[in-house]
Amino acid sequence: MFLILNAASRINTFQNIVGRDTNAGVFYDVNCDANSVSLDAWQALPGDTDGDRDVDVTDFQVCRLSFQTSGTLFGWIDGNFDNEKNVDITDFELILLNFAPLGYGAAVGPSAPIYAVPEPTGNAIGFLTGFLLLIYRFGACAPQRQE
Ligand SMILES: [Ca+2]
Ligand SMILES: [Ca+2]
Ligand SMILES: [Ca+2]
Repeated sequence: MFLILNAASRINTFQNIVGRDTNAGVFYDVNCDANSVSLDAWQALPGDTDGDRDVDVTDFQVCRLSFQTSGTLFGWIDGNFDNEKNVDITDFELILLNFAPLGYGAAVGPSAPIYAVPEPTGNAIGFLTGFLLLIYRFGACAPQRQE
């Protein structure tokens, strides 16, 4: 926890909180009470693009929109969880492995471990390949038909 402000008495809340992440999966929670403002830093689970402590369809959509194997440098909030500067099948596999739409609560907090990137498994790669083919067929990557 980082104490930012300590005062005799303050009221109201922040209108906006900008920059909740370090773009490496470390997110900050801003805590306000009557006399102080503090930050808690915690490591998100790979797949959690927005740092809301779940890995769900919203995170998947971010990853899908960033899907590209080269050309642009992507960060954690774009769906790049393995720091290879791209969003590829490995990042999709991390979403699959950690998929927790109801939250992964116990894995977070100031003492949460920094997650290692697991090696892809055969079943997960097969599932993701099928899934990506469906995205390609029906999603944003599908070729547009000329009428
Ligand atoms: Ca999330
Ligand atoms: Ca969510
Ligand atoms: Ca990546």
